[in-house]
Amino acid sequence: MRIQSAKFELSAISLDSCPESKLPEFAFIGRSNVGKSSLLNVLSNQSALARVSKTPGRTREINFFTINGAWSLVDLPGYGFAKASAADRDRFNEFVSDYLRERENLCCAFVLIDSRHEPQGIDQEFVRWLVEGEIPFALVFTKVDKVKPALVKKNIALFQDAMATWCDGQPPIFTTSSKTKDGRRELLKFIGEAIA
Ligand SMILES: Nc1nc2c(ncn2[C@@H]2O[C@H](COP(=O)(O)OP(=O)(O)OP(=O)(O)O)[C@@H](O)[C@H]2O)c(=O)[nH]1
Ligand SMILES: [Mg+2]
Repeated sequence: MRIQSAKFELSAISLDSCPESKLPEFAFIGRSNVGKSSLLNVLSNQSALARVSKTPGRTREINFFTINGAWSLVDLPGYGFAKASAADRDRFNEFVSDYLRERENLCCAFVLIDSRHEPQGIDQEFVRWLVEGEIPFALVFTKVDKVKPALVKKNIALFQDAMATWCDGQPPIFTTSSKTKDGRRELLKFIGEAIA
């Protein structure tokens, strides 16, 4: 798929303030700093559409971007941001879970996982919550430029093994690098097929 246009739509802080548009949506979620905003920029071919930061927990609201006037990319706040206060965490967890459970035009939640690490409890818990809620999702292992391919493979296999103990079947899996743009073509192909 070619990207002809990418436009920032709005920032929402509650389900009510999400766009009224019913374009098919693809959301990025994952731990703080995993590379959600960077990947969004790579997919949309824009260097600074979504804000990338060295400070974790930067993205506090849900940001909507319209691509080719036909579908949307959604940048969700990172989960597991240790420095946020408990009250803050609850508020945004509630909004993110409302969004994931209730947004009717959500086609797929891409769960970003850092490919450098063995499966983390928080990622598994979140994926389990998606499975239980029957929310469509795919796994995206990020930052593959930072580690040897064999380690990426091993960490993916460990995650799949862990999932197999509580879930039938496996979700689609992608590997990406926002530095080399690895995986961009595959993700766009997946999105293209989903909206066709
Ligand atoms: N080498 C490398 N660095 C990356 C990659 N993706 C992201 N980064 C870096 O990781 C840091 C965090 O990236 P972001 O895209 O802001 O991460 P995020 O998930 O949006 O973070 P929050 O909004 O805070 O939850 C930045 O310093 C990026 O430059 C990647 O594929 N490869
Ligand atoms: Mg971000």
